[in-house]
Amino acid sequence: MKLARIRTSAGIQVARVEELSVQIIDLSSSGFNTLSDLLSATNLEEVVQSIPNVGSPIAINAVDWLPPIDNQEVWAAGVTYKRSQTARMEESEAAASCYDRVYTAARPELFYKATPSRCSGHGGPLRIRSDAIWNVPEPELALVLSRDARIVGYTIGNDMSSRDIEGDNPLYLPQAKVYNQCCGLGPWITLAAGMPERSSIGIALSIHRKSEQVFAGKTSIAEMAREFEDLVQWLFRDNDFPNGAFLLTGTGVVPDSDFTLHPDDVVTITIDGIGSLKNTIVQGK
Ligand code: DO4
Ligand code: MG
Repeated sequence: MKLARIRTSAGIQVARVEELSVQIIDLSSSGFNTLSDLLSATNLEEVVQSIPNVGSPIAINAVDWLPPIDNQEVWAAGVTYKRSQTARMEESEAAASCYDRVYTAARPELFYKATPSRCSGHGGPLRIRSDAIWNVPEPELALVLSRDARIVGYTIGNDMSSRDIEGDNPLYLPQAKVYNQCCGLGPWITLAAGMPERSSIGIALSIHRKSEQVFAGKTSIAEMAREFEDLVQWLFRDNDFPNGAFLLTGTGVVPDSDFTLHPDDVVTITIDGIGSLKNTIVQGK
């Protein structure tokens, strides 16, 4: 089962996503104020199934998608794939040993990525910082976490990154990662029971410039050096998330060092069990 946040003429709504349509549901009649509230319900699948419909289904190609987040914080894990470790060590000679060590350390790299208002949904813009010259998307499986640290669903995350800022000095990481329109999320949340077996989940990234493909790459969750549960338990150590959280699980696809995004590039991330998240790149002024 899949859940989305969409915009209609009546405002922002939560909907169940079917094969060819979406169906708005009436959260408040079931005692939920927000999507994040709903995602912390026990027996989530059953609860979602029992929520009454509002109006008729909307054709899937007519939907205005919003990122499937309302009150949660977005966090991200780093250097969870060998490819990310190698790329970080290339971009920063000074910090190479930090990235090398964190790849094998017990404690993972976890960083604060975005507030909901810095996230864009399917079809929305993602930004190149005005003060950065080397920028890439990072295609990542995002865990959707309830307030009591359960993995209740999955969505697609794009951890946009400014590699020149991060490479200049590791203390600049928050600026390389956190800014307006820095995080893609969506198009919807696939509830946990609807996902394929973990090690078989593939992640693909494709970047088009004026309709020509300028980058394509892929990886799989089988390549990840850490377990989801391990990342979650580190995130929740001495850290409460009363509205739940999203946790991006790191990138295993990094374009070669001579690649940077351009304005108007179209970035598509496809993850098995979820679908495709497509965003257009805009230039910060
Ligand atoms: O330390 C840099 C960030 C790494 C990252 O975002 C990733 O591996 O996905
Ligand atoms: Mg990342």
